[in-house]
Amino acid sequence: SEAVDLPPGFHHLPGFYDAAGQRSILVDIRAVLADAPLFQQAMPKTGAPLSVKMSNAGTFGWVTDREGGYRYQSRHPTTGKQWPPIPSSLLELWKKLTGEVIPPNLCLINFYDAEARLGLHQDKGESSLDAPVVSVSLGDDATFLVGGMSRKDPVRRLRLHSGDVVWFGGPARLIYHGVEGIVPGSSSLLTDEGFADGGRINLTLRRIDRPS
Ligand code: MD3
Ligand code: FE
Repeated sequence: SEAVDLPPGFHHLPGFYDAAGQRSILVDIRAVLADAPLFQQAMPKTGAPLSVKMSNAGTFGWVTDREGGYRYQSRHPTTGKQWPPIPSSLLELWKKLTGEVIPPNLCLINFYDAEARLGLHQDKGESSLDAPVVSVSLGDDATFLVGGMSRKDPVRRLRLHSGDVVWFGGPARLIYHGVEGIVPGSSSLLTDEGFADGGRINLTLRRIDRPS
């Protein structure tokens, strides 16, 4: 990949969580998923399924389907229940890293199996574009794609490992990014913790002002 610098405002903290810390966050996420199971989302208009399975915690969740398109809503589309609260461990992480007084109100949970990918995109739906985004990687390694402000800008590949934290704000908030794929079997964290098929979980903490 091209030798491009990471954008200003983009922070990669390799190995932020040690093995025990990773297990502890995963225990919290398993409790969330027991109440709000992973589900399959679909692209607006085409209804094409997303390969990444998702769920949410917080006041709002990010959902998409053929009829309704991308949006934030307070209920799980399958169970009809409100999303569970964001685990306090993650609220503390947000405060510690960003210094923000206002907590995040959305935690998107992405699950990647061996085939899952997330195409190059911008996260621009949030109405609080000035708020940072904090992400935690758990399980198998991923090849993260970091582009620029334009879709045509060169893309840099960054390997994310279990326990890594990536967070960004300011100018980096609107850069194009994606996940090219995972490296199946590169971590035993998820299988050790009872996720039968391994894979990767990514958590993103965000703040939105209102449902869209
Ligand atoms: C850099 N998730 O959920 S997390 C997403 O690994 C998403 O599941 C990826 O992109 C994943 O929208 C990447 C780290 C991340 C999240 C949002 C960003 C990095 C970002 C927005 C702008 C720039
Ligand atoms: Fe994104």
